[in-house]
Order: sequence, then structure tokens, then C-alpha cells
Amino acid sequence: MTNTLFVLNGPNLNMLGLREPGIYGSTTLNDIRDMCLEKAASMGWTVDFRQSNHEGVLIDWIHEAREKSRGIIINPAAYTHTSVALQDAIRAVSLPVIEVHLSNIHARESFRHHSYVSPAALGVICGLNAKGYTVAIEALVEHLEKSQA
Ligand code: CA2
Repeated sequence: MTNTLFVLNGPNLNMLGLREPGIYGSTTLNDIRDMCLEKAASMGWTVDFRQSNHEGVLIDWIHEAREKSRGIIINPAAYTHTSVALQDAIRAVSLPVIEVHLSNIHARESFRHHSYVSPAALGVICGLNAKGYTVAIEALVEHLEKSQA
């Protein structure tokens, strides 16, 4: 089986580093992709890194991950707080999923405190900015390598 992880990013994250640096910092999504590829490579894994502004596309990618990866890291962005369909897709593929948020969603507006994705996730990381992605890669690889041993 391939040593690949899907890293999926939801709506507006393509704007990272270009707008609202006060909330999300100056790191771009390309910078985060490079950090993820480097972290995965250092552990002997590869990452397929993607971003979409469309809920259905994210769901199609979660389904695709079933065949092409061993686990998923997802920042569902605003769909975190609205999408039953994303939770259903994650449950449907039975892959381990780590949910990542750049900001601490619990320290922000109350509508960001609830996640539809978290109940289906292995773990959740928020508030560590871009570092959260590489922490998630390390944790997911360790989880997969332990469960394989
Ligand atoms: O903190 C996170 O990673 C979020 O998933 C980011 C989402 C937000 O809706 C979630 O509550 C928390 C928003 C992503 C939008 O990113 C932008 C980047 C630059 C400019 C505007 C939006």
C-alpha cells in the first residue's frame, strides 16, 4: 500500500498570506504545501496537497483518498461549521483523519466553536498556525506505522 497522505484544504484558504494577515498570518498556502511535502519526505512518506472552494469537490477527494492514500489531513475551513456531508464522507471512507485549523476556533466567534468534522476525526489540532499541519503529519504517520506493526 502507498505511503501517501492526502492534505485537503477548504474554501478561501487559497487567499492565505494575501488577505487578512492579522488573523491568518503571512504564510501562503504554497508555503504550507512545501512544509508538508518536506515533513512527509523526512519520514519517508509523500503528500498529495490540494485546495478547493467547492464542498462537492472536497467530498470527491475524500472518496478518492480511499484508493490512493492511507489517511487524510483536512482543514475544512468554513465547511467545518456547516457540512454534515463532509462528516458523512469521512465516515464512509473509514480512513484516519486529522482535522487542522490555523486559528484557535474556540477563541473566536461562537459559530466557529462547533465542528461537524470533529466527531469523525481521529484528532483535531487548532491554533498552531501552519505548524499544525506538520504536527498532524507526524501524528498521522506515527499512528499508521504503529497500527501496521
Ligand atoms: O483557522 C482555520 O484554519 C479556519 O479553518 C479558517 C477558515 C475559518 O472559516 C474557520 O473557522 C477556521 C477560513 C479560511 C479563510 O482563509 C482566509 C485567508 C485569507 C483571507 C481570507 C480568508
